[in-house]
Formats: sequence, structure tokens, C-alpha cells
Amino acid sequence: MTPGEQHAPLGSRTIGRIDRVEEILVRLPFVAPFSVSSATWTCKETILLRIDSGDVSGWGECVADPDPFYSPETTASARYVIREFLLPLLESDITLDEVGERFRRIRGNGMARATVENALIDLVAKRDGFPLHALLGYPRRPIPSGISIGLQESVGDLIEKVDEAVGRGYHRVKMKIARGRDVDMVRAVRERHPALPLMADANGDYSLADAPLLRQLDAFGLTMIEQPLSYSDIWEHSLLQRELATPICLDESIHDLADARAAIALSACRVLNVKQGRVGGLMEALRIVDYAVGNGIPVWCGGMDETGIGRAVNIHLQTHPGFSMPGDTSETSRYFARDIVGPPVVLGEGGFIAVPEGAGIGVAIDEAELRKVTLAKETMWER
Ligand code: OSB
Ligand code: MG
Repeated sequence: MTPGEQHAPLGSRTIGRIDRVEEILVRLPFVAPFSVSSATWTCKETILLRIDSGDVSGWGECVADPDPFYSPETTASARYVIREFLLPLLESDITLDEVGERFRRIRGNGMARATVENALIDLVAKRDGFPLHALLGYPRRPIPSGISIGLQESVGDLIEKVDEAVGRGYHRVKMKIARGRDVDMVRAVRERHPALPLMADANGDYSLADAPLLRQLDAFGLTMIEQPLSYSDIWEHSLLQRELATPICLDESIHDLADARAAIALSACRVLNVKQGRVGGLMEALRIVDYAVGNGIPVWCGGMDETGIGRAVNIHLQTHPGFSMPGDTSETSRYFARDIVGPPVVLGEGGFIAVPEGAGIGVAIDEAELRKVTLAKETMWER
């Protein structure tokens, strides 16, 4: 690091010489199945990208699932787009801004783009000797915690899960809801935990005709309801928001800054869930946070039940002071008995999460563990 370099804007840093790109398909079992209105997942199956430059390796994790039940992108589509369209756009020594410019030619496929971009940013941070948060330009701070509790079979099961989360010290609880598993379940949680910061995520299960039903949720003082309507809608959310006292938060509907601007202009939401993996990477995520906060819309950081690689990225991202609400950043053990990186994410004093201290994402790959969960490997670029 040379003097002054510390404040060089992220986008003006060059990616250096790329020697090798390897793609690793992994499958990690979950400690328990995770259900949302549109899917049940029993494991984390995804691709990791390792980009090598000299003796430095940058890592990126794709947030796509093997199925298109959360997003139209899938593990297979991301692999295809990365191999056929994104990696061929890379060239040694271009800047991160230039990478962003080139990647803009690829429409959609934000999860694929984020995988490559995040690996490059991790690589640059490690090479230049900065923790990721410092490269982004923000000092460390304790990160608030939040947990996302999947759909449960019964009210009893749900209460057990919520009690456990509250006992662990999570700052807020998100519960998944779906048609027929909504008002009674929210009521039960609220009666047991009157002061708990609580929100509900429908993953797009409702339609505008359900407005009277969703209005019943106003009685429970939820901090917000996430993505009540279709994954592809913004307009109808603006109509629904007029009918609800509870703030709407958009997740699936927001793919980039333009979507965020449209949603805010239409008053389709009062909160945004920013997932770097969904919006094409850290750089677009930062633009969305700046824009939303500048326009009076608070944001929080979502998650995609990532391994320790993506989990670390989400933690570093939340050093941005614009993140004013606890996100879906939970302990590693909430999903995995064993992770492919160390140390695991744990809740510290007061339920906060510490930002990793090393260079880049600041967590170390456990090569032995990684080998155990690897399904396939492919070298996609060799110098
Ligand atoms: O809707 O936020 C969502 C997980 C996978 C896909 C979609 C969502 C989620 C979560 C869990 O809610 C977030 C996490 O714990 O990482
Ligand atoms: Mg969501």
C-alpha cells in the first residue's frame, strides 16, 4: 500500500493480472430444511469462483439456487453465463469500474455477475492489504444480527424456533408466511413476544385481492412485511402499500438501482432489502443503499443462506452507515454444522456480529472441508 491509496475509490482500482479462474460446485447440507412460500431447501448447492493472481486468491459465492423458485437464475444458468459471457469480458489490469462497464452488456443475470465481481473485489482487497470493509471505505462497527425463520408445520414449532432465536440474542426475528399460514401464526408469536422487533416475509405468495387479509397483520406492529406480492411486480405493491399501515419491504422485485428508483418513486415500499448477490454485486448494492437512504428509504442487508464466503461479504457490506436496521445476518450454525471457512459467524456480546479482521473477506477457506463438499470443479481460465 502506498500513501493515499487507502482512499482510492473502489472502482478505480485495477484487478491486476489474472492467472487462473476455477469454478467449484459445492453442496453443504443444512442442519434443518428451510421452507419459504415458494420452495423448501435442504442444502446449499451453489458455485464458488476462485480467481488467482500470483499467490493471491479472491473468492466469490453465487447466491443462485439449483431451482428457479426464488429467482429466475439458477446454479446452471449462472455457470453458463459466467463461463460463456462474463469471464471472456475480463482482461488483466482493467479497473473494477471497467469490469462493471463491460458486465453491463449482460442483461439480467445479476447473481452470475455478482459472483465474478465479488471474487475480483476480494482479490483486489487481499492484494492491496485491506479488509473488504476498508476497501469499500467504511470503518468497522458491530453488526446487528437478525434471523429468518422458515415456514413451520405448527404454531408450536414456530414458537419454539422464535423462543430459541430470542434466547440467542438476535436483534430481530423475521418469520416466513404463506397463504393459510399467516394471521394466526403472526398473532401467536406477537402474543408471546409483545416487544420483539418482528417482521414477516411472504416471498410473493399473495395477490392484490388479499389486501383485506394482509390488512389484518396491521394489528401486530410488524416492522415490515417483505415481498407480499409477485417477484416481478412493483406497481401493485404501490397499490397495496396505500391499503396497509405496515411498511412494505421489497426483495425479489429489486434487481438494480433502476428498480429501486422505480419502487421508491411509486411509493411501492417504505424499506428495501439489499442483497448484493441479487443486484449484481457489491458496487450496485452500494449505489442502491446510497440512493435509497438519500431518498428517505431505510435499507437492511438480506441474505441467501450463504456459506461463510457470502456471509462474510454481507457482514463487510453492513459497515456502510446506511444500513440502519438489523438484516438477515445470522450465525453460521443456524444453517450449517460445518462450513467451508473459518472462523464461523457467531453472536457476540449484545447479539452483535464482529467484522472479520483479515484482508479481503477476512475468513480462511478450510480446504479439507471444501474437498468434502465439492461435487465438481472446472478450470475456466488458465493463463
Ligand atoms: O426471501 O429473504 C428471502 C433465503 C433464501 C432465499 C430467499 C430468502 C431467504 C431468507 C434467508 O429469508 C436469509 C438468510 O438467512 O440468509
Ligand atoms: Mg425475502
